[in-house]
This record gives sequence, structure tokens and C-alpha cells, in this order.
Amino acid sequence: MTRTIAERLDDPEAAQAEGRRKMDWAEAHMPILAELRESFAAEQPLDGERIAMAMHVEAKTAVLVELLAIGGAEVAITGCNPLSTQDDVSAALHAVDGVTSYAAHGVDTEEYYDAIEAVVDVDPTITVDDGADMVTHIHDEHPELIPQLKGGCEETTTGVHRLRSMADDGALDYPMFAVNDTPMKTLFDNVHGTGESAMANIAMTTNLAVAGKTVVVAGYGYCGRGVAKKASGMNADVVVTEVDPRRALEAHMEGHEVLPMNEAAAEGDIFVTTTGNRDVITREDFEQMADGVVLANAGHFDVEINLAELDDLAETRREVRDGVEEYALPDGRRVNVLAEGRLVNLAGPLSMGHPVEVMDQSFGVQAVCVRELAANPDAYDAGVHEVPDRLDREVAEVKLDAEDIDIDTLSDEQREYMDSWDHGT
Ligand code: RBV
Repeated sequence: MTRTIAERLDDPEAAQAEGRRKMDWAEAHMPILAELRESFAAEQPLDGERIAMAMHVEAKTAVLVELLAIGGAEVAITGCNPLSTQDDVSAALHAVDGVTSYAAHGVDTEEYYDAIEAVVDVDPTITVDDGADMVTHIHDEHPELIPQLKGGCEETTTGVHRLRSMADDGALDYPMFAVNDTPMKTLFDNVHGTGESAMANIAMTTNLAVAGKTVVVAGYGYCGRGVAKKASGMNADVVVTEVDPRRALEAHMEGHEVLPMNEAAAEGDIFVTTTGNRDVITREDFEQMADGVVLANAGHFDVEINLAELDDLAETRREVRDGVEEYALPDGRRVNVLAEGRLVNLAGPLSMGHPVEVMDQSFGVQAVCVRELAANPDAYDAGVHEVPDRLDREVAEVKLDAEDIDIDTLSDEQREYMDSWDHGT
């Protein structure tokens, strides 16, 4: 039997108190979720829903989960990465009425999937994923649940990518919202969230300067742009590697050097992978690197830095600081890998995930998407769906209001002009 977090801990009450303290801090800086809490409490939009979740179980996620429970749902949750769970937060969440948490820090692969299986016991009507592990598990192991599933929400680029591949193969059998792809998520969480938290965690984990260094950023999608921007802001020289010609040009026009990884390998001091693909840094690259380089991954899965090849090359391997593994090569060079090559902003010993304010936006979109699936289950067929623009707007408007920012409104004449085509000079 998979144990809940309360059954795993020696002193769940002490853990709960500390977890609740972290949740209180996050909650105080999440105005979008605060506003939704009022309407969810009053209107009970999730009454009767059962939600199965696999997400990074830390304080901001916990505020989202509590909101779903306040809205009337029964929720079961586990982690979406073995190292990103904070046990105290998991314990605090488990103590919330209507919530069961199986998330625990440091589980092995078998325990990780056992916990996903345990979550499925909630008999879900809705799923919420970060990375698509829950939705794929349900398709593989519990197809009998598919008819009752109103739909699901996916948080991250990698997960949406997996879902689109499933849909292309005709293998996605219930509707999924691509929460990741909304403006309120991508333009903030992926860019600023990843950029700030990845660079902050690299700096904190190593206690080394970024200024004056060369930071190699692999991938110039939204996450890569964010990392490059923040690294530049910290006075590093930035080198970008890409496979897409347009993105490579964009990086060039933003003032970054663009090189193939094998050449960048010889120049970099700090490497950050953000591609979502495997084998981005491999043996040939390790062979080019200078002594003392720092390697970190900010993509969802730990496949971007080929650690098996690095291990193969290395003579010895030891933990030189918490969260820093040094691989010593036969010629004396040392390559330092942060957070076991897992996403550095969530899986390191000091990691806390993205800043609170950006997760308020991402999770605001999650919450309104769950509400939408509960309210309009028949409106969406099996497949990947864009989040309706009105929902993304709703979240943006709450945030503007909270920030006390006013914007203009189109006049009738302007609206008509924008909608018409028969005007010219
Ligand atoms: N992410 N979650 C956090 N809960 O602290 N930080 C980042 C958190 C999400 C982010 O939205 C991204 O898409 C995903 O993690 C990658 O797994």
C-alpha cells in the first residue's frame, strides 16, 4: 500500500505547521487565487468533482490545491518530480479537508509511479498534470476511467508536447487544456519564472558569481529567452545554442552569440539547458569543457545533459556541495552538475520553484480551466484544446486589478474600425 505523506513522517504535525507557514506566505502574494477563493467558496463550482493531480508539491501548488478543495472538489495529489516535493508542504496539504497527498521527497522510480497509481484511487473526473505523467498513466493503466473524465489541464511545455504527440497518434482519449500555452502562463512563468528561478538557484547552490562569466543557454524558446535575459542582466556574456533558424536569428538580434553546442562547450562557464529534448550536452561536449564548469538543467525532464556519458568519462564522482556533483575527468578537469541534472529551480536542495507572483498567474489559469471543465464537460472533444481566451483574460483582469493598474477601453468607433476591412487611405 502506498503511504500518504502523514503515514511516512515521524512527526506529521510539526511538518504540517511548517508547511502551513510556507503556504501562508505564498497565499499572501497570490491575489488571483485569493479572488478565486472567494467565488469558489461561495459558488462551489467543483462540487462533486474528484481531481487527480501530479504537480510540484510546494507552497504555491498547495495554495492551488486548497482552492480546488474550497471549491468543492475532492483532490488527491502526488509529485511530478521525485525531488521537487517539500514534505512539510505535502503534510500541510494532506491536512486540508478533502485533500489526500501521496507526495514525498526523494522517492525512487517505483515509489513515484506507485504514488501516481494511489492518486488514481480518487476515481477522478478531472486531472491536473505538470509533465503529463498522470494522463499517460491513466491511458496506459486505467482506460476504464476515460468515459467519466470531463477533461484535464496540463501545466508545462513538455507535457503539452507529449499530449500533442499522443493526439497525433490518435492516442489521446479525453480533452486536455494546454494551460502552458496561454499568454498569462507562457509570457510570464516560462520567461520570467524560469529565468529568475534558474539563475537564482544556480547562484545560491554554487555561491559563485554569474557576473563576468559566459553562460551558455541551450534552446531559445520562452524559457531559454528568459534565462538568457536574466543571465545578461546579471552581467554574464550569453551564448545561445539552437536548432531552429528563426530562433537562432532572434537570439542573434537580441545581442547573444549563437554557436553549435560543441563550440559553445569550449567557451562556457555555466551551461543551462532549456530545450525539452534529450542529449543536448553529450560526451563530445564534455570533452571540450574547461575545468570547473557548472551544468544545470531547467527543462522538465532530466534527459538534456547526458549524465550516463559524463559518468562514463569520469574517474570519480563526489558531492562537493549540497546539490553539486563533481565529475572528475582523467585529465584533471572537473565538471559540476547541479541537482542531478533535474530541473534546477525545483529539484535542488535550496529550490523553491518559480517566484510566487508568476505561479499565481499560471495557477489562476489552472483554476479557471478546472472550473470550465466542471461547468461545460460536453463542450470539448478528446484532444488538446487551447484555453478559451475569455478565461485567460479573466485571470489577467484580476491581476491588473490587484496591481491597481488601469488600462484603456476601445470606443464603439474603434471596435467597429478594428472589425471592418473596407477602410484604407
Ligand atoms: N513550476 N512550478 C513551480 N510550483 O514552484 N515552479 C515552476 C512551483 C512549473 C512551471 O509552471 C513549469 O511549467 C513546470 O513547473 C515545469 O515542470
